[in-house]
Amino acid sequence: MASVRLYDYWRSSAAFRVRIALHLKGVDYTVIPVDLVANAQSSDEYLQQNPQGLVPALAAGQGPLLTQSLAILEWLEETRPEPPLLPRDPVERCRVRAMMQSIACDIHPLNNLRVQRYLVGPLGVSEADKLGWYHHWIAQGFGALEQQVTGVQYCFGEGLTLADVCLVPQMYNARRFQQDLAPYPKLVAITDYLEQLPAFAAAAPQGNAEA
Ligand SMILES: N[C@@H](CCC(=O)N[C@@H](CS)C(=O)NCC(=O)O)C(=O)O
Repeated sequence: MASVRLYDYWRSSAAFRVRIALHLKGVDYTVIPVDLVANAQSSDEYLQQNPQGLVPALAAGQGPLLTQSLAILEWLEETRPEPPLLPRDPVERCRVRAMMQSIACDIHPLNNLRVQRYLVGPLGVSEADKLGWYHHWIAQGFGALEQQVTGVQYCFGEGLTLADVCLVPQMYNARRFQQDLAPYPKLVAITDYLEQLPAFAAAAPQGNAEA
């Protein structure tokens, strides 16, 4: 077993971010599957380790469990600086982090599994309205991001950054839920390019379905 262990679910876009970064940084890791559909994230065993009951979580060696994908991405960047996934310039770093956060903090939480379950369950929202909710929040977030990206192959400039690491999983989700992507040609082109890169392909849900 590798010393880095990732608590993972193959279709989790937050875990997908971390898988991409682990591959980009060349980190060998072992997957510990947490089946979200079967509610393994809410088991006593998992909650004892991660009281938030979310994936991803990551353990390295004898160290404590690390949670929250953006925090894990930053930890990876600090502990394994090559290849760099944040620009050197502080203003540019801030802009990349803003893109990361608009995806991970503003778009993703509104469409998370537990939110969808709460809409359909206690709130009695229909499947059609739930899908409308989903599309609404993706459209809000992607609409702004489409204007903010500065690159053609990458979200920011001419190099791969953590913004790209966040975009591709969110686009995977959007496609999975039949989002109309016509208004976001730049985001689609960036994703189509990135998905061909080995680290992104190796981390993709379809190749990690056993997790
Ligand atoms: N802010 C957290 C979000 C993690 C998260 O929401 N993970 C989802 C999968 S993408 C999850 O574990 N959902 C379980 C549930 O909704 O019950 C992060 O970035 O790590």
